[in-house]
Parts: sequence; C-alpha cells; structure tokens
Amino acid sequence: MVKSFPYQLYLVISEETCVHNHFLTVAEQAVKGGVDLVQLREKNTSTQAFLQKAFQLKEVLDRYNVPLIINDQLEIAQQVEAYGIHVGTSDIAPTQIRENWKNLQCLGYSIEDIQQLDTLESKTADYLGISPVFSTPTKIDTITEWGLNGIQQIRSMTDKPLVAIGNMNIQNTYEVIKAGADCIAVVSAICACRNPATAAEQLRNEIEKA
Ligand code: TZP
Ligand code: MG
Repeated sequence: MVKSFPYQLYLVISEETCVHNHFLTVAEQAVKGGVDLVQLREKNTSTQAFLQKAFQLKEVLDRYNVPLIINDQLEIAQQVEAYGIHVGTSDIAPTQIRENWKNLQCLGYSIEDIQQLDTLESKTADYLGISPVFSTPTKIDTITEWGLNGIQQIRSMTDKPLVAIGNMNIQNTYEVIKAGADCIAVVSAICACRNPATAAEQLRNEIEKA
C-alpha cells in the first residue's frame, strides 16, 4: 500500500502513441519537464515485446527516481519490479492482484461509473482513475465522461487520491484540479508533442496555479 500519493503529473505512454520521438526519449524528456509518475500501457504488442519495453523504460526512470506503473499485466509488473499496476473494471480484479503480489506498492483502478466507487475493488486501490474525464480519441471503448461535476461528486465521496484521465490538456488542467483531482494523467498532451519537456512543463505550471 502506498502511504501517500505525491504524484501530480502522470504520463501514460506506449510506443505507438509517441509519433515524433522514440518512446524512451519522450519519457525522459517528459520527466525532465515535470512528469513524476509513468505508466507503460501497451495494447498491440506481444508479451515479450511489452516486457522488453518495460525493462528499458524502467532503466530510464530509475535514473530520475520516477516510479513505473504497468498497465494490466501483473506478471510483467512483477518481473520488472515495477512500483505498481493499473487496471480497469474489466481486467484482473484489485483484490486478486493483492493476493498475488504481496509487496505491491501502488495499485491503480479506473472507475467509469459511480456504482463502481462503493465496491471492495475500489477500496482496495491506492488511487482511483477517473476515466474518462472528457471523451478522447485515444480510448474509444468508454461509456460516458465524468466531466467536472463527476470529479466533484467522487471527491465528496472518497479520500482516495484521484487521477483524472481522458483528453487532459493545458486548457482544462486547472479546472480539473480545482474540481478535486489530485493528479492529471495524459497520453496525447505529451506523447503527440514534438517537445515533450515543454509540454510537461506547461501542464505542471497549470497544476501549480490551481
Ligand atoms: N483511460 C481513460 S481515457 C484514456 C485512458 C488510458 C486515454 C487518455 O488519452 P489522452 O490522449 O490523454 O486523452
Ligand atoms: Mg485495462
């Protein structure tokens, strides 16, 4: 269990979403710009390739003391000795993850509707992903969007750290933090930029303003 969640700018990265630079370069530049947590989320790759990317990314992040979270894949997360794992409601259940990974430090769980908040699975998580805050072309299998009202509602019902994900950018970061999110998670706002360090710095500035 994490005792605290000091992270505010969370990069969710995959090789294919990094259109202008190699994903390891994006990760390193983003960290230099202020990203303080990174998740590797590979959807269209073999287990072997995912594992290899995870080792490579961990090596970069370790140099900056930035923790690595692995999306969905428990064995990969354990093999690379990641800081944690992030799952959604249709993945391996948080309770099952805890049973199988005794010294797991950080477990993230995305919720997509309000009924999922008051469940054992949500309570088992170290942080909750509010998914998606705004609809996004990066993930199209979502059911609705939380919006600012959704964040406020969840904030009033739980003390868990809340990570806002879904079309987050420099225009909406300030209001999302003000609505009650603790951390902003982005794919495109950093991965699709030519200059990931500047993109991260600008997001960080918005967070600090709020
Ligand atoms: N989960 C909910 S929305 C999303 C994930 C992984 C994708 C966010 O991508 P972007 O490009 O930051 O909108
Ligand atoms: Mg998943």
